[in-house]
Amino acid sequence: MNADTVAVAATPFAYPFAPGRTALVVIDMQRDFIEPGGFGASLGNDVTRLHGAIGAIAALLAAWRARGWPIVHTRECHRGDLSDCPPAKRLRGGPSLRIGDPGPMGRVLIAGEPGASIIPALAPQGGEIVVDKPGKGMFYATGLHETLQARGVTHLVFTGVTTEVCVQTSMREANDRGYECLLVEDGTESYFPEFKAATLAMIAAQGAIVGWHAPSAALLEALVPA
Ligand code: C5J
Repeated sequence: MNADTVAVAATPFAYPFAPGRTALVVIDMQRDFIEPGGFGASLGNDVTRLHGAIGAIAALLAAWRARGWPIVHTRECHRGDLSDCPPAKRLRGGPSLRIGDPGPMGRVLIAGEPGASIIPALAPQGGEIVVDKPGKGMFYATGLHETLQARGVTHLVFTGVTTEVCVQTSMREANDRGYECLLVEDGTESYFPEFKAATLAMIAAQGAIVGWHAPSAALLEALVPA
C-alpha cells in the first residue's frame, strides 16, 4: 500500500483504495434492463434478478456524494437514427423487441427515451458524469478516458448490470488503460447467477489479473470519514 491508499479487504488480496482519486462507476442501471417491458425482458430474462444490486449502489452513491468524489453513470443506448448501432448488434438473436423498436417504455435503448433512463432510485445528480455508450464497454466511442484523466482518476470501483456483459467489458477496458479496478460483489447483478459467479472468479484469478472484488460493506468500512 502507498501512503495515500487505504487497504480494503478484498479478493484475491487487499485492494489499495485511493481516496479522492477513485471514481464510482454505475453501469447501465437503466429501466430497459431493470423493469418489465424493456430490452432485458425482451430477451426472455427475469428482470427482478437485477433488483438485488440497487441497495448497495444507493449506499455507495451516498458515500461518494458525501465526500465529493467523482461518480460515473453509464447508459447503453443509441442515436434515434441508429447510425451508431451496427446491424450485427441489432439483428442478432431473436428478441421480441429489437433496439429502436417501439415498446412500452418508448423506443428500445434509444437515447432520450424513457426506457434508456436510469431508474429513479439511482438517478444521477448535478456534476456527476453521465456517459451514453453505444457498446458494451464504457470507453468505446465515449471519450470517458480523457474525462477521467482530466480529473486525476486512477482507481475505479465498479457496480451495475449486467456483471458478465457491460460491467465485465468495461472493467477489462479500464484495466487495459491502467486503472486499478474493484468490482462490488453485491452492487452488481446478472440475469444468470452462474455468470456472475464466473465473472467474479475470472477477474480476480491469477493474482487479480483484471482486478479485485469485495462486498460493499468492506469498502464502506474502509472509507475515510466524510
Ligand atoms: C447487455 C448490459 N447485457 N448492460 N447490456 O446487453 O450488460
